[in-house]
Amino acid sequence: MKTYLSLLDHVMTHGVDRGDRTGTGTRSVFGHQMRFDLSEGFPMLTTKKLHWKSIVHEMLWFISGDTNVRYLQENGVRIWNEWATDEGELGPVYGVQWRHWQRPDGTEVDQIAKVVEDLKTRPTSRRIIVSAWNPSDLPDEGISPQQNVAQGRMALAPCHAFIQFYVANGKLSCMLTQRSVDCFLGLAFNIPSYALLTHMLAQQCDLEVGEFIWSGGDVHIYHNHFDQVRTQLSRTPGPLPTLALLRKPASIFEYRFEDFELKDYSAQPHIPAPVAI
Ligand code: FFO
Repeated sequence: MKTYLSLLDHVMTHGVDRGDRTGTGTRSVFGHQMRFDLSEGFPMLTTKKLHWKSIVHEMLWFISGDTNVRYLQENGVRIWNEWATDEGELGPVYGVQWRHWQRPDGTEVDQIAKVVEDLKTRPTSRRIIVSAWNPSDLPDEGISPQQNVAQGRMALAPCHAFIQFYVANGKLSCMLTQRSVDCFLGLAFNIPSYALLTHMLAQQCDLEVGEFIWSGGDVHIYHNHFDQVRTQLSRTPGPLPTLALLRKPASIFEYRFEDFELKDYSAQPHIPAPVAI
């Protein structure tokens, strides 16, 4: 994960200080790419302890098509609470767009089922894509997340918006395009999250894992994360853990938390930081 630390250092050194929607202030660069060879280990930060349960449950929640935080809360995951209504609703965020994208005639597109079908039947396709960026459901930036949900909009515009898959030499690679990147909090989650999705899809389609390629748009560090970033940059990364899938479920929709074992995850202490809402 030296490449992640290099990005933090790059943003701190070369970024531009700017205002943002949340009023917190960020230092940012525009456009950056990182590559992780998933055969070399599971890309999980070792310079700060990450909450594995949150990463796995959030991905299972996306894949299930759910957009209410109840499931997350029942499993001790708090990372979406700030944007939900009192009833726990987030509007048509990832789960809806991935599994229930609405066609104008009222029927739905299941993008995840389509990816599995394409990987199995036409792996050289250049259209194996999941898009969460649905302009008709985007929130109005002038009102709160909860007010947007009340109007049937997303609580928050998708940050990790566009995913493309690629098969070569029996290996599955994934490229994520993330329009907005909270480097200290969100990105630390987003990398293992999509690495996990790639492992699951590879298992379902009898492929090995290839690379995870991450592309960021507005890549920023919040001003109130600078001390935490300096702490993290002072630490030396250790060896990566590995991911074992303990069972092969009958479909991509039937994974459970217990199916994943993160082996040899040895990380330095957690570094708390406030999340910008
Ligand atoms: N909002 C901000 N400001 N930044 C983000 O990265 C994101 N997200 C989604 C949507 N909203 C965002 C939520 N993802 C944490 C981690 C990921 C989040 C939101 C919050 C967080 O606070 N992590 C802490 C505590 C972990 C825990 O309680 O499990 C940490 O890692 O230390 C981007 O996807």
